[in-house]
Amino acid sequence: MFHNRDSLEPLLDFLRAHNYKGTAMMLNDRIQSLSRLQSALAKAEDYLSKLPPDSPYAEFEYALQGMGFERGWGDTAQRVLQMMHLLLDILQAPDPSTLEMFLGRIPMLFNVVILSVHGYFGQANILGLPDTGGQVVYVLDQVRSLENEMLLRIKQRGLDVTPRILIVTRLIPDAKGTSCNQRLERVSGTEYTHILRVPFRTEKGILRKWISRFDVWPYLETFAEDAASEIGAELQGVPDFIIGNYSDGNLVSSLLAHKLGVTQCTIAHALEKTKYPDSDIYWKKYEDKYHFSCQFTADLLAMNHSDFIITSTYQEIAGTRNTVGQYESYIAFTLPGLYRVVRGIDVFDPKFNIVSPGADMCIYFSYAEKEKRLTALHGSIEKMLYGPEQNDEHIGTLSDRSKPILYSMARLDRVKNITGLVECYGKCSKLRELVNLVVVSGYIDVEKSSDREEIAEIEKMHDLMKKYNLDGQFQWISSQTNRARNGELYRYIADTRGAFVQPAFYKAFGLTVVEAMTCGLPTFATCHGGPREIIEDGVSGFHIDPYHPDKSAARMANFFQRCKEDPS
Ligand code: UDP
Ligand code: LCN
Repeated sequence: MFHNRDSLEPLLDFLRAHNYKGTAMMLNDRIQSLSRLQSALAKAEDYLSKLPPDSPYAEFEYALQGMGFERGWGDTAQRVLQMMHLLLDILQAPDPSTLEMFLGRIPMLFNVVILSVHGYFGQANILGLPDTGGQVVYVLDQVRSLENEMLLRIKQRGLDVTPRILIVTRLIPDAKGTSCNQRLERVSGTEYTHILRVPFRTEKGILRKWISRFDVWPYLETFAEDAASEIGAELQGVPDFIIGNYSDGNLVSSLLAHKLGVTQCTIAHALEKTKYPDSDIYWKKYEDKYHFSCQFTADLLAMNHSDFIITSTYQEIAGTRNTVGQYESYIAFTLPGLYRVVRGIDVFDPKFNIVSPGADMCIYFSYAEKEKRLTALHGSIEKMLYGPEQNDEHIGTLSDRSKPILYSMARLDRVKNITGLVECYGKCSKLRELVNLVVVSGYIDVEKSSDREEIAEIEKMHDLMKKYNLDGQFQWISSQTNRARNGELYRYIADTRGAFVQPAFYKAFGLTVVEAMTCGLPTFATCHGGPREIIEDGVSGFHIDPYHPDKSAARMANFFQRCKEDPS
């Protein structure tokens, strides 16, 4: 574009063609050439610089139109002037950073579609259910910020356009008391953001039940077609931008972005390839249960088709000195008997961006902020932690209430290694003597689960409680969906001078780690994956290695022993 002046023609063509649903933006027909554009800009600059900087657009709209300009430059004389200066700079002395800044300010995002297909996508009573965790929290937090940002930009560009954001997910007719059987649901705290649910369909009809994220592959192509028509009907047009989440959402977003010719962003959350060691080499062994051949292929398609990628950490892309990054593991790998990948992805491609998620500070704040604490919830929290009843919601007892609590919360997946934590606690008499253990995870009643990994873990938990005779020192609470109370629970644990532990074999990011730390809890977390980057070992928390449970137990016991000796 900077070769000579004529090579800026495409920019002129774009500014002339740009419109929203037929309403012209930026330039009108009066400006047909670059030289005309330059003289019109000079004239407008002269005119605008004589106005008070905060004059609203409506006051000079007519004059600008006569010079060849339409809405989209700014809402005040000052903003329009800044934007025009950028374009004048580009015409006179083009350079990439000015062009980037100018393009970045042109209003182009009005309708965004976000794909998050598997699991239960809702706003209440769903967290902790199988396949339903951080991704939902992440997307809901993201759309709230995105909507605010879009509204602000639309206003600052002097436009009068209503944006729309659609989170497209699976509709589950047998929704188990959640809202996942509703077609459309507005996202609370937003005005223009909705969850749009589209069912999985085959020639046999609509799939009624929840299925594991590992089993969704046969449904996705039809889902993408159905989603395209539902999105078209809802937006009365094509979205400007599509974001995919996780392997399934990213595959569907690749299909949609390709079909509609729309910019695509990929967010992996967790690439299973690094979660399950050697799952490429031994793909056949895993195939029946996990269908990794489909999943890794979908990942490759999406990461390469996507215009840009957002990750939560650096190591997610390129790993560390001693470990392979999630994306890095796609550079070269073999699925023996199926195919061999020799250049799967370029991890140095500038399309990679790191944007770490945080924790919602309305819900997660320090235990020391006394005036904000939700003390009204302490009664129910105490009942959950210390109540003698043994029921569906909690089993076990804590007989010594003066001990600090070692706490963990996660879905009851095998990779989360909650049973590993319970076993490591059971085996370490020193740790048992110093602290109580509380975990919030999964279902207690095995009959309630339809997820095969969860079922195996539930049975293991019951066995471990017996094997290590944990009664009196251990409380197992079923998954908790009330976020406000979950926030207060972290702080209540901090009041006991306790700590949080995240023992996963692999954690892509780990929102609970950020939540616990935000609430002021000392945190021990796996050294495999995101927490390695979230926590600086020995400075802001501690790393533990789930493959060395004895060492982890000793590290935690040592910490609590030192706290006991020196409470300050
Ligand atoms: N969570 C919850 N109740 C539970 C288990 C988890 O509310 O019983 C929330 C937790 O607070 C966090 C999210 O679900 O916001 C889990 O995110 P994380 O990244 O830790 O793990 P993921 O489930 O995504 O693997
Ligand atoms: C999914 C995961 O497995 C977690 O590691 C992330 O924290 C979460 O999504 C949000 O990106």
